[in-house]
Amino acid sequence: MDTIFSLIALLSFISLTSASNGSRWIKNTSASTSHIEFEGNETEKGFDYFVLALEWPGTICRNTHHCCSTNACCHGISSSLHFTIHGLWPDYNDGTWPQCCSGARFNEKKIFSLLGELERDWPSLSCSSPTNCHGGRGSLWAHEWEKHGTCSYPVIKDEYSYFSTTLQIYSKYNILDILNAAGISPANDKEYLTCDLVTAISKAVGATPSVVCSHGQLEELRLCFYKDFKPRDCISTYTGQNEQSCPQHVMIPQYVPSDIASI
Ligand code: U2P
Repeated sequence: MDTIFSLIALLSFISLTSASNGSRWIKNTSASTSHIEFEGNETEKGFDYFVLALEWPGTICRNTHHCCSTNACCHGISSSLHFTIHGLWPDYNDGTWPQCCSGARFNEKKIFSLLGELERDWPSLSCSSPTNCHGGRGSLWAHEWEKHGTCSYPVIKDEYSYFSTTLQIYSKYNILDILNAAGISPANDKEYLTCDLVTAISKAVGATPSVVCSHGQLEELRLCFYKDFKPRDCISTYTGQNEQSCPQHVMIPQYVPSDIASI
């Protein structure tokens, strides 16, 4: 009898502790298997904040050496020139980030209604097909959703929300207008102080961005957000693989689609 009571007490303890940290055990029953598995794993670790990474086509498209139908540099960025979206990334405060957090696969049908906006604001600026989380290759959208979007849970719950939320935040900040207002405009014969650029954006957004350069040219601008999407300072110490922090003076090259189209 004592043993039965001890067993009941142990089971109650396990169920209480697992409920209190938000994780739960689920029963997975399919035609061929029936087993208990842990729902959570990577996503249980959560994340600390979001990075909205924006690309500057003027710099990236200058390095286009061959063309293809999927590279927006080759057929011109639609509408007027603007920073385009690279991705929305959940990051940790220590400069690392989670990736490929669930088995969810990208399905373009789920974002059908957003395709127009995505093609305009989140185009691929390269011909290469980035890797997905399942050992294959696919579009930039597939890569960003599977690698980063799946780790945004529970703030962002599904593929549609990942893309619609990103577009929504992006639409709130017109970086080119902010820079223009501070007297900083793309030009092939001018350099700007990196600190002037960072200050202009910090003042307008309310938090410090981080910047990434390639050979002295601005390549990416990153805005950071708390999980409720209020702006927060980015962590500037991180310089990832193949990533260069910006020198004191930086160029923001003009985007010239007609040159690219003739490649
Ligand atoms: O910097 C190189 C690549 O690392 C990923 N990255 C970088 C900084 C960061 O805060 N979070 C993050 O995920 C990006 O990977 P991608 O999405 O391109 O695969 C970034 O391009």
